[in-house]
Amino acid sequence: MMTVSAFKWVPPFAQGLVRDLRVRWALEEAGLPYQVRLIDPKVQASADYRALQPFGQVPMLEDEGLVLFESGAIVLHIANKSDALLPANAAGRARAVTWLFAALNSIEIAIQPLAEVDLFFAQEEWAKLRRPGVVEALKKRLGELAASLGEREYLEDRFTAGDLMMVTVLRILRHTDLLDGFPTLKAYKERCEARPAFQRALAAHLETFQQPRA
Ligand SMILES: N[C@@H](CCC(=O)N[C@@H](CS)C(=O)NCC(=O)O)C(=O)O
Repeated sequence: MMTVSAFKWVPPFAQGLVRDLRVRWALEEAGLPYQVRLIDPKVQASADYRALQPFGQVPMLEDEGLVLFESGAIVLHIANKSDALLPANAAGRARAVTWLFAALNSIEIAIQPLAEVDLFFAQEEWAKLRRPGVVEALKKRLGELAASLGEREYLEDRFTAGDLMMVTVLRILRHTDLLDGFPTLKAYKERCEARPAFQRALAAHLETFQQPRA
């Protein structure tokens, strides 16, 4: 059975966003059982964990001796095991993988600076100065994504690992009303979040934080 690492606890602003959610969702879509290794800052800093995840982060995946890190690589690994996440034909698979990379390298890269100025460094003067530029660049990116999505239900002709990754990335904007300016993107995100596999993954992810802290 595969094992995914996750945090024992994170502050409320991060609950529902930590990147183990991507992996849990992929596993749920694929119908693959998994177990969770909960870690804390001490484990994060340990040599043993860093041998598995060089940056001390989550998620890390263990699959019968194979150890992977980076949520994109992990989701792709899981997707390759199931036609629930990737089409059978080579062109369709390549397009889905393209969207998975786009989610991480073209959209998350534009969203992460907003998370930093709003969630991590909100009180810093430089963050207040930087925010308008970050929002402007992000709106441009979201507009381009919305144009590409058009009126379709998914980024391609069916749900794929590319949608899974894109939606987890768009969720990082939940503390803002930015998606209100892009109704088709908002509806797309909500459509994917309504999937039973996502709901199961989210419930399991959040359940951890309800446990008493040791
Ligand atoms: N590029 C990595 C980023 C992983 C990442 O940023 N993980 C966060 C949680 S969402 C983390 O572990 N943060 C704690 C830290 O960096 O020390 C991935 O996609 O897996």
